[in-house]
Amino acid sequence: MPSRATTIPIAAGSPAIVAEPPTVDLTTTVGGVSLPNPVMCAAGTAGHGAELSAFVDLSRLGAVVVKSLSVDPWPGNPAPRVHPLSTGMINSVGLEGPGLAAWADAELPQLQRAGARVVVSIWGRSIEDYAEAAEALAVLVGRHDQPGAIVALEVNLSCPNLAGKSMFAHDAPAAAQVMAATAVAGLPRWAKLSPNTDRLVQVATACAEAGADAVTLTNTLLGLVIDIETRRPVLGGGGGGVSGPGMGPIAVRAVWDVARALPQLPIIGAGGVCDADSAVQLLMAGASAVQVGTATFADPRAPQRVLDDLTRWCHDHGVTSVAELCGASHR
Ligand code: RRO
Repeated sequence: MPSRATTIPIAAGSPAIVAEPPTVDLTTTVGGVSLPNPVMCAAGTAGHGAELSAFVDLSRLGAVVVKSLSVDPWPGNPAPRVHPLSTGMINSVGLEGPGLAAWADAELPQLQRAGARVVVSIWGRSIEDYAEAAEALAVLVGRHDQPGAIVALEVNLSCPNLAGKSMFAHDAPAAAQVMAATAVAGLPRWAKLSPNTDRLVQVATACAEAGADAVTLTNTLLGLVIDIETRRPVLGGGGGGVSGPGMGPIAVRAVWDVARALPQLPIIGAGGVCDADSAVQLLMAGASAVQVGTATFADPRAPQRVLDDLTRWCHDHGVTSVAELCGASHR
């Protein structure tokens, strides 16, 4: 489809042709939430607050998912916490966070001022931890000046760096119990699942039956890098979570499998999103939205760039509504 153009005068008698931005309907609805476009920041890659707003107009993104929070502050893992790989990176941040109440006081107002649609991610070591976090969230949504800023809760069932704990996302009944326990938040709930299991469809099914409005597919892959000089793991936490472009096909497969088995369950795709191609693949596999993660560490403007690339791609391919891409590979 050719772009529409407007003739505007730039100096006496000399008109210039200026291409108008492509008109593509980018709106999407995912897990009970209507968004102006399908590109979000992934949890853990945009901090807890509005720190990316120096580079990106956060109000222009679909949503900002904040790094996972618990009720209490948590110090996280020893440095080094991140290490580059040829395929992306590996991290063991270890869930560092200020706790929900301190976050609501210090970070949420900045996100609100930036006009971001905020998705709060929570984590826990037990079902009770998740329930307490969901309750705390319900309280702060109720008391905050602009309650509309928080649009959803992402329940992180799949952190690879929870020392001594097996993942809730590897155990369908346990994942379902957590999802049921978080209903008290009173927000749309997305379950963030793990790529490190052959039971992904069973876990997603259990989460949906327990009330999840959507699933985010996926978190990072379990990995470990050894420094061959010191003969020790490079990360302070030992193992970590592998992410980046190398994750793309793994995430696409996860989205594809869950979309095929559970066509009614909304999916947010996460893994290797760095350009239009990687985003469109996840949408075609069955996602209604995507999250940009590791790419943001290399370029803090990445989420906006992915959105611009996706818009351009749709325009160039005659796609007038991004919704028509969702699940296109299954039709
Ligand atoms: O904080 C982390 O180490 C971390 C988390 Br919560 C997560 O969900 N995924 C990841 O790769 N790292």
